[in-house]
Amino acid sequence: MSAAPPALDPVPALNRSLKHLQKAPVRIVHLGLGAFHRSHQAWYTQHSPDAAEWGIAAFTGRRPDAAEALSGQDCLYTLVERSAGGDSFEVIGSIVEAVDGADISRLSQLVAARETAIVTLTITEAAYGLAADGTFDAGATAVSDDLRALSAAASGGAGTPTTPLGRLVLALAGRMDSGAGPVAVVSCDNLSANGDVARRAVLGMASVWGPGLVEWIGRNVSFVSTSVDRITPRTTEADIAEVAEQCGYRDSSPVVAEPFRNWVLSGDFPAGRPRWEDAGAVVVDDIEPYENRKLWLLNGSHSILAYAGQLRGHATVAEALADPLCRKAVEDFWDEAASNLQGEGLDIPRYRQALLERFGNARIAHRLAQIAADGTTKLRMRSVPVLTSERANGRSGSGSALMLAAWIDYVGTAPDLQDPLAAQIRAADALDGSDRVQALLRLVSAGLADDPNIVSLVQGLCGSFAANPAATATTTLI
Ligand code: CS2
Repeated sequence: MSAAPPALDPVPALNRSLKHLQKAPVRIVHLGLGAFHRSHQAWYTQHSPDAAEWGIAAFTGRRPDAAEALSGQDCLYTLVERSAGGDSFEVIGSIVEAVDGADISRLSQLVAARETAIVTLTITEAAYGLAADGTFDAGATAVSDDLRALSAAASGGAGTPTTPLGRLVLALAGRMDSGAGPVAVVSCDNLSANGDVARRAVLGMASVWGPGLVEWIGRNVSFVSTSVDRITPRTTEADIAEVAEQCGYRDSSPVVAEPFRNWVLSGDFPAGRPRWEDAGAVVVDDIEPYENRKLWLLNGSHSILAYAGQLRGHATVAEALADPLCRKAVEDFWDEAASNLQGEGLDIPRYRQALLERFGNARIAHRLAQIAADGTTKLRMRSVPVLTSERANGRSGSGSALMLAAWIDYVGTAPDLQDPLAAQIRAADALDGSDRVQALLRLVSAGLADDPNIVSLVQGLCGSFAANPAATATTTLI
């Protein structure tokens, strides 16, 4: 019997050979300690030339597990870079503290510290409390609970927010009181104009604290917009076993990602930032063209594959892309999206070609079920703007309408639905015919649901992805 490999430890050899793994002081606070943060912002921070000055304290969302696992190995973890040709391994040490998101006193302490210059967010699209018309939805249950909690805390009572933005607002109030000065909040979620969305949501939450905090945020908090990109599937037991086998230590929390990565940022960092641009990040004045290119071409086609692919019996992005029906839906949507993308140097043909290669990397088992979550919020960014613009230009918009039709068919078959509007989806799904299509569309965009021509266009496209018996058989065999 072979002995179990030793636990991942900041063993002296590791620290000596890679000096930048020494613990840097906390200057970045992150909300949303998940695989994507660890493959993306933590990677860029580690690869910045001034990494020794910029440590990250990362807070989990709903559960403490990831923080506990990472703390148990001194916050070090292995990034497995998985290309079509093989894997390479790197230990990441830029996260220096991993904390349960419910530990609001530690969050407040760190955000109130003068050394903290940046708060980054990967809290999911759905956590920004966006209503279907893009405004901040103060009526959503989690948001209104937090507004009550913040209001109680503001008047000196007991109030504990539970959403990431509610927690952030409480912590920002602490920074205002401590006089620690300006700070940058950097959204790294897949939303268009994510800095503006974050500003609206934070100010919406802060309004119950009183005008003092709203004014302070207006003067002291810069909301940076970013476009983030790196395909990072959920870690599996097989990944954990592979790291043990290849690296000779046991890592409870490795993260697997494709070799490609991209980060475009736009906005001010009043208290400084790492030199992320020296690690390949791009700083621009106008982020919109980059953001739309990524949100529509990459994330939009991901959503098509997630819904159409699962209807056809596929389980991963690579499997779905190999299905000619799904591939055609992607290419048609790309043609449509491309005619709405303007900007110097976007090089759409090359970007599309690269996406085909990235999605086709079958060694990355990117589960369609993972991408399918939170459809109502995602489709608002990925399909609605293209469809609206196509219609305004007198074209049919059938490529983006097909994404909506695939989602509508999918919600009718999905056994468990992960979506902030799951209950409303179930209620709408119980209706029939065009009433059903219209009610489901309304959850994504009232503007689309109010246009009878769009409702009938989408209804006509429903049923386009009948199950493919061959795919179902293959998937079952795996
Ligand atoms: C995906 C994204 O789950 C999803 O919705 O489209 O997580 C996608 O993999 C990343 O944005 C890639 O950068």
